[in-house]
Amino acid sequence: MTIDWQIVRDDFPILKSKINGQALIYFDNAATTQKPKVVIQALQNYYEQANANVYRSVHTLSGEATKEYESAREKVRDFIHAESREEIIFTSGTTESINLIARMLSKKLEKNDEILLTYMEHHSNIVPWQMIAKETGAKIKYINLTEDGRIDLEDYQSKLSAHTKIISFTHISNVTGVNNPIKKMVEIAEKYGAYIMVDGAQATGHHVVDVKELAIDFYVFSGHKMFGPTGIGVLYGKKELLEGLEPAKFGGEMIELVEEQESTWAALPHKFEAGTPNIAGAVGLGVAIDYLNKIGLENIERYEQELMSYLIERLMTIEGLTIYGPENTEDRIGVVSFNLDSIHPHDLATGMDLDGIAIRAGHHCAQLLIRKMGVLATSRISLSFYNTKEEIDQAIASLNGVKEFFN
Ligand code: 7TS
Repeated sequence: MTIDWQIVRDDFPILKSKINGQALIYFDNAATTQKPKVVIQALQNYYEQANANVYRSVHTLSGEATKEYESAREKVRDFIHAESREEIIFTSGTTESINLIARMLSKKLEKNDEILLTYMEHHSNIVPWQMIAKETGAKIKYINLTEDGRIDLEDYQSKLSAHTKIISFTHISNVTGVNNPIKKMVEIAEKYGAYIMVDGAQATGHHVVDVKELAIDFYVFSGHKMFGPTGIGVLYGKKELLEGLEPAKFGGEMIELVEEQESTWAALPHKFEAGTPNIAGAVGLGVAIDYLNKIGLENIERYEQELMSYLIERLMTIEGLTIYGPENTEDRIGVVSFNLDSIHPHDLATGMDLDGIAIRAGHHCAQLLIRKMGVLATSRISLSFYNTKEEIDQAIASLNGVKEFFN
C-alpha cells in the first residue's frame, strides 16, 4: 500500500499552527507526539456519550464505559501481541509503570542482589531502581556502551552473574535513537533467570512490538508518545509473573475482600489498577492504536527510516556539526542528537524556534548518557511520519542561519 503522507498530515490539526509567525515544524516527537483528529474527537465523544465510572455500577452508562475501557485494553493487547488481556495494566505512563514494577520486584530482592541497567537509560529507568536498591541493599550495575553509543554486548555478558536479579533497559534511546538488540540480550541472559524489563517509551508507535517474540517479562510505554492522550500508559507483564507479585498501589476495585485488618486482591488485571483509572485516556489510546493500524506500522517504520536517513545526510552537510550515535542507520531510529560548533543547544533551539521549528535541547533526562558522551547537552530532532523532507530542508536552512548568527 502506498501512503500519501501529505494527506496523513491533514489528520493533525496542530500542524496548521503558526509559531512566531512561521508554519510550525514539529520535531520534538520523542518528548510527545501530536494527536490525530480521531483521538481528539474520541475524548470528546467519550465525555459526551459514555462517561461513567467503570465496574462500579449496574446502570447502563457504567456498562458502556466499562465496555469501552475493556475494548481499549484488548486493542493494546493485540498491538503488542500479548497473550492475554490480564497482562495489560493501565497506568499513567512509562514512569509510573517502571515505578510500579520496581516496587513490586523489591519484595524479591535481597542484599547483594544486582540490578543491571545501561548507561543510556532515561532517568525514569534509573531512579526507581536506585530507591529500591537503597531499601533492599541490592546493587546497581551499568552496562557500558560502545564508542558509537550501542550496548556493549561483551560487557553485558561479563556483568551477568548468579547475583543478577533484574535487567532493565530501553528498547530505543531517547537521545541517540539506538535500537537495542532485545532478542539477543534476552538469549544471553536466559540461563541467569533474572526478570527482564524493557522500556518501550520511544518504540511504540514507531516500531512493531511483539512481547511474546521478544520473550521479555515486562514492557512499558506511554500513550502520549504514540499519538494518544497524556496521562495514560501501559505496564505489560507476563501473566504467571503478575499473578505471583504483590500490588504496589492499594484502594478501590483492586480488592476481592476487605476485612478489618487484611484484604485479598482481585483477579488480574484489576489487582494492579487501584482507584478510578484514566478511562477517557485509555479509550483515546485505543483509538490511536486503531489509527496506527490503519496506516500500518510497517509503513510508518519504513517512512520514518527514510526521513531519518535524509535528515542525517543533510545534517552532515553542515560544517562543524557532530551527530551522536551509530553511523549505521539500521541500528537507530529517527531520534537524532547533535551539537553545532560551540553553540549552546539552548541557543540553537531558541534560534530554530524563531523559525517555527520545535526541537529539544538539554540532557534529555539521560544525564548518565550525556556525561558518557562527554558533553553537557545536545540538540535533538525527533521525527514522526507527519514530518516531511521539506521540513528537514527548512531545519537545515534554519541551522545554517543560527550558525551564521553565532559566527
Ligand atoms: N523512557 C524513555 C526512553 C523516554 O524517552 C521517556 C520520556 C520516558 C521513559 C518517560 O516517559 P513518560 O511518558 O513517563 O514521561 N522521554 C522524554 C524525552 O525524550 N523528552 O521528553 C520526554
